[in-house]
Amino acid sequence: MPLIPRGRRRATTVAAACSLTLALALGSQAIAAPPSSSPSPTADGATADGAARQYEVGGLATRAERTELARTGVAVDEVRHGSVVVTADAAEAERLRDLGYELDALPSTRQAAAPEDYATYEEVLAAVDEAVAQYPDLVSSQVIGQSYEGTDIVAVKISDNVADDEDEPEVLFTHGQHAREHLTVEMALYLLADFTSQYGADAELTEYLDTREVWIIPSVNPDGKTYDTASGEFQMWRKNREPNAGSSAIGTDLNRNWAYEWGCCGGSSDSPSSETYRGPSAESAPETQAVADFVRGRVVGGEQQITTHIDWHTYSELVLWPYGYTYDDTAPGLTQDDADTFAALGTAMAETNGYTPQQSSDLYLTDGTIDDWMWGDQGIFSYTFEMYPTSEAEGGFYPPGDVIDRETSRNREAVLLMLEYADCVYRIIGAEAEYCAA
Ligand code: 0X9
Ligand code: CA
Ligand code: CA
Ligand code: ZN
Repeated sequence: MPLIPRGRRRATTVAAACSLTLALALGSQAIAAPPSSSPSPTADGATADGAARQYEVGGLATRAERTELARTGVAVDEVRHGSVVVTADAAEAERLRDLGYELDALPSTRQAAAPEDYATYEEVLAAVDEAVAQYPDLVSSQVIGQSYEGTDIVAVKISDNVADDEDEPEVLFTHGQHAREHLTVEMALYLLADFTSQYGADAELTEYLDTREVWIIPSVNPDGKTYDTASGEFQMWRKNREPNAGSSAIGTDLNRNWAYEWGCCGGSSDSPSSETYRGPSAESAPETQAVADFVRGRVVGGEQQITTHIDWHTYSELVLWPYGYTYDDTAPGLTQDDADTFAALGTAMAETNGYTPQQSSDLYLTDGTIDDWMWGDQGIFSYTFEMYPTSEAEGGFYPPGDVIDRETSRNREAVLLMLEYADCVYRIIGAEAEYCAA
């Protein structure tokens, strides 16, 4: 029995389908009432209430040009040939235009999703509780800390003899650092449902769960997730919900708040109003701190037990690996063998799901991201997956609910591959004798 009843999910409604047809017929700016989601665009492409929306920014072809744009503090959502897509509110869009960038407002009416297409955080916690109750020998959960607003952040463990801390390689999945990336939380629910229902039925998976310990943190940013949907209309929210001293702007970008080369390189912003605000100090956000403390807590007998990690994001269909803070292929703590191993497993995983594999800085520089910290500070082979879709036109951050099953199960083989190599990732470049001898 699936843990999340299918019936909860709204199929794409007739109203949404009609509005979409209307959008195509009339042109994107002409829609009076979008089916759900997103502020209504006005004639000049701004939003009525000044809320954030997406723009295409032209004339950008290289990672250096994209980094220069990102350095202004805007979040890059999508890299196209010769342009990028960013999220900006009206003031930020004006600022970018003043800097000489050419912005085209993108139609938000193509988003065919509604908040009820995705599980709420309450429903996520209920699914976890249900799994623990139904599979007590296989699944356990623990509270690892609280969000700014005091909501529990939970880690789920899945393994045989789950109550024992066995000497097995540990694999971590983190989801939903960015509030609006709801599909990533569905990915956590998918893994929970698949690992529980297929244990004992699927021989390969059973072998992995008997020999590894899996950790899933289904939502690193529950406040942001809830805020993004609570009004009944998507808010395009990215950050956490922590107020900032001396500013009316809310939130820290959790994926710029990690304590490795934090704020080093122009890959994050020191401005609280920015979508990529790094916070006043590394690990300032309670959510970052809770997850970092949890990971540090997995050092047993001086050895980090977690060997491999995926941080789930949307969108663009990418498999990314460290470092993000530098364009260099090798850097302190990242040897050529490490880089080759990252590339080999990243490429192998991408072959299973059709995503594009690359070092994350090939896109643009970022600093204070989770994957740089996981590798640079903890020695964990850490990847960022940017899930479906590839473009804003396919729904961007808000694809319709009827793609959830397909786009989560699409990553099953990649996840199994990571579990396969979790005992010795260097085996994928044939270097197990050198790095993993008992
Ligand atoms: O900006 C981000 O944090 C990620 N993109 S998103 O649209 N999901 O916000 C990309 C991060 C890429 N860099 C690293 N993973 N280091
Ligand atoms: Ca076990
Ligand atoms: Ca263990
Ligand atoms: Zn993200």
